[in-house]
Amino acid sequence: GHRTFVLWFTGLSGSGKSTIANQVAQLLFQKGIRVYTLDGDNIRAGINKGLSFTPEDRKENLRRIAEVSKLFVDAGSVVIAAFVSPMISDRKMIEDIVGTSDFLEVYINTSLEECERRDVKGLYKKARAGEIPNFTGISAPYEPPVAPFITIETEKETVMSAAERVVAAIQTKLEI
Ligand code: GGZ
Repeated sequence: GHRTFVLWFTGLSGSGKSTIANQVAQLLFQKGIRVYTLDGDNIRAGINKGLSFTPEDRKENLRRIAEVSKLFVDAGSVVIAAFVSPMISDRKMIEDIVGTSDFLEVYINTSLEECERRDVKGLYKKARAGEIPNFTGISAPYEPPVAPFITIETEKETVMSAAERVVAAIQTKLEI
């Protein structure tokens, strides 16, 4: 067996959270680590269907994700969670739920300018046009982590290099 914990990815929409999270998951799987990835695709479409992006609904979204993460950790999986999670207070709530020693914050530091330039899903364009309320970075705040476990600068580093750096950083914590 190995130790389990939550790798919590935070960053703007389009910052590359899911891409790097998936690459980390693949690298850990190759090492024989039990790993499960939670992201908007499997959470907001399922158990959190119907929650919006108001501050209150984001908090409830993240509270439930933290509780689910804790269950997976208790069941023996490393959890990789990739959510915008823009508020320091909400990330503190998550840390309190999963436990400080099991919460590792991964800051995907991609500038708003770059996320908007990429605009993979066209959401920034819509947000600028006023078609998406409470859009993080445009009409809602993003509070960067003050002391993250690790920071990824996607404008200076490849996906594979970033993922390998995350895996190296947790190597000793896995106790394999
Ligand atoms: C931010 C939004 C919004 C608003 C829809 N603000 O790039 P994406 O599309 O795939 O990732 C974003 C995702 C954010 O959901 P989270 O559950 O991670 O957010 S939070 O942690 O704040 O609860 C984006 C899309 O949903 N999206 N509307 N208004 N992102």
